[in-house]
Amino acid sequence: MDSRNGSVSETPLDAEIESFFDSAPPLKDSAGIIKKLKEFIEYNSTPPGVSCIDRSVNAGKGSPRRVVCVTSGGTTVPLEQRCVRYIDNFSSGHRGATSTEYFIKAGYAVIFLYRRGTFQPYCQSLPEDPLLECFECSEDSTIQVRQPHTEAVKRAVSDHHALTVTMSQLRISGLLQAIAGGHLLKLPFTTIFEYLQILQSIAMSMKDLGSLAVFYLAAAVSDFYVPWKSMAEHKIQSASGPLDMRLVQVPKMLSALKKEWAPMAFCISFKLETDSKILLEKAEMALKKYRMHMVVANELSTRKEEVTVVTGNEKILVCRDKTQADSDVEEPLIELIVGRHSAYVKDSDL
Ligand code: PAZ
Repeated sequence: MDSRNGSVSETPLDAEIESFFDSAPPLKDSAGIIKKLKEFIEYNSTPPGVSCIDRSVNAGKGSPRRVVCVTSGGTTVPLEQRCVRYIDNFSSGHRGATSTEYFIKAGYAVIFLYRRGTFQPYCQSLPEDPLLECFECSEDSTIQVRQPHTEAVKRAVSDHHALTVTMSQLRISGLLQAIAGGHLLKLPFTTIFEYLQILQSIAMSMKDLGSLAVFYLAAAVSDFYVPWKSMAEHKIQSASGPLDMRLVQVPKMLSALKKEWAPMAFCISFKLETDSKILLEKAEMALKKYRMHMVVANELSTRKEEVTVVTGNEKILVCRDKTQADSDVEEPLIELIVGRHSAYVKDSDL
């Protein structure tokens, strides 16, 4: 029995994974997260034109929406339980946020599992620092948007609000953070513990969607961590001399995702390297080892320009349209993925 999700596991989790979850600090508001997921998935898997309240009577009127879990940003590794210091990584969340916009445009519902403080969908053209730079207070105390930010603010606000209004009209309880007409659910994480616990809950909630479920795992997940039980409780003291700390390997959760949590889902993982000589080889290894449907290989310095999608029998180079100043590589990438996912859904129906 998996106590966190209240569901019975069909096969026992591998010992390392089980020990990771058993020793992790309890996830705050785990029940609330599971409730949001349940409502979001139920709402989005209800065929259009059918009331959420009675799906069974009306089932078959249209197609249920496909649901993708997009992970975004980097996980932290706390060094102390009452955390003052932590190990972090560079990921800005740009890939995940931009991809989310394209998935929604393609008709998917998105569960956006993101690192707090990283890029958000629909806010990409706003200045990062400081946001207040966009606004000014006029003489009659009204707030106005300053040039040259007018267009970017207009776009972010109208995308966000138009969709939020639709959501409140639908009166779906509990989905406080859902926007985009009820098709975007945002769930934040900071630590590796939170990330993997929420990912597990998402995957188990998506299991019944079968081949309509997609995992697009763009988050930069720590490879090493300090197990909660061997972590110092209080701030580590420098007076004790040099820091000698043992980090252990984070268990490879992709295996559990594929084998146990959501076996029918279409899975795309990412591989980042700084050495181009080993990138494709590592991506192929990940594809085989974790039985992913696709691995998106990218190099740190060129990740916004091009990626290579590795599948069982192809290596497809996907590039940003360099003739357009504001183009991005996520647009052709999501187009490719949506096409491959459609073929997968069709095959699974046969
Ligand atoms: O978040 P970002 O846009 O700055 O970078 C995206 C990325 C490089 C983190 C992503 O494309 C990726 O490769 N994620 C997996 C990283 C890994 O190998 O762990």
